[in-house]
Amino acid sequence: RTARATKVIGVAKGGIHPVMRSWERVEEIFRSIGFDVADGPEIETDWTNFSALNSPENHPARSMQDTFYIEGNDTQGKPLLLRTHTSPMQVRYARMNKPPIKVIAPGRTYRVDSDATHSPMFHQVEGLWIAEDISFADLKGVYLNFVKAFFETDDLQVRFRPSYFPFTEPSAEIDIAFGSGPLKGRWLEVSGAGQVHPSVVRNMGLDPEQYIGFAFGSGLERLTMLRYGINDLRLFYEGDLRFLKQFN
Ligand code: 2NL
Repeated sequence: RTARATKVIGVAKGGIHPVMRSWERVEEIFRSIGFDVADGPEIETDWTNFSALNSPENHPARSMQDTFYIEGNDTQGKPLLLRTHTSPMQVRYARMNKPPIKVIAPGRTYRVDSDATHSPMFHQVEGLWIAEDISFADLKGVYLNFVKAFFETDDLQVRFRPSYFPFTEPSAEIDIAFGSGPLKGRWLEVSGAGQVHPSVVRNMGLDPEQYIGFAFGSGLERLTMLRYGINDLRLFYEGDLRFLKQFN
């Protein structure tokens, strides 16, 4: 209408953020092997984020120093918080669906943490598989298939190292090593995983005598850094076009 308004000669083209590219890739890969994709609230209850996942009342993750709490309470009078992992969505999904359950939950998560390798907001993808007749071998198979597809190479090794998480028993860290390229031969930690703890299976509304579950969780920023050879996490959040343009 005004001369100024009609003088606009073009609109700058937007682009997809590298972390969102990884998010889309992960969804596509898991959908191709029969996993559903679930998303849900970033503001969670104390029960879905911690209690249902076996995190004890006195665990440091629950403290004000480690978790962002929201003013006000849920209907039980318990605190509300920004989810510290995407697992609460998997608890919700498992309670709403009948087994066999095969689901991934990608999304934003929040922790009170900020330095060169930690951001207060980061992205996670977790996977959950619950059935009557699966074993750790199925988790290994799914994960190996995933990393080969994600990094577009068959030339890599996967190793499971014993570890500890409150929500799985036994638990493992998953490392990968590429057979070629700049990271060749170095073991790189990419995920945590394990057999879903019987109490957590029960909190999903299922009988742990009948059902067994396997779960894993990875940081999308971490997967993206390894895929593109990015060495500083902060580049993802600065919005510098010289960085972002390289992915579009
Ligand atoms: C990590 C660890 C992990 C899970 C996530 C999970 C979810 C449910 C039940 C049991 Cl609903 N487990 N998720 C299990 C093991 C490890 O992630 O350090 N990720 C970056």
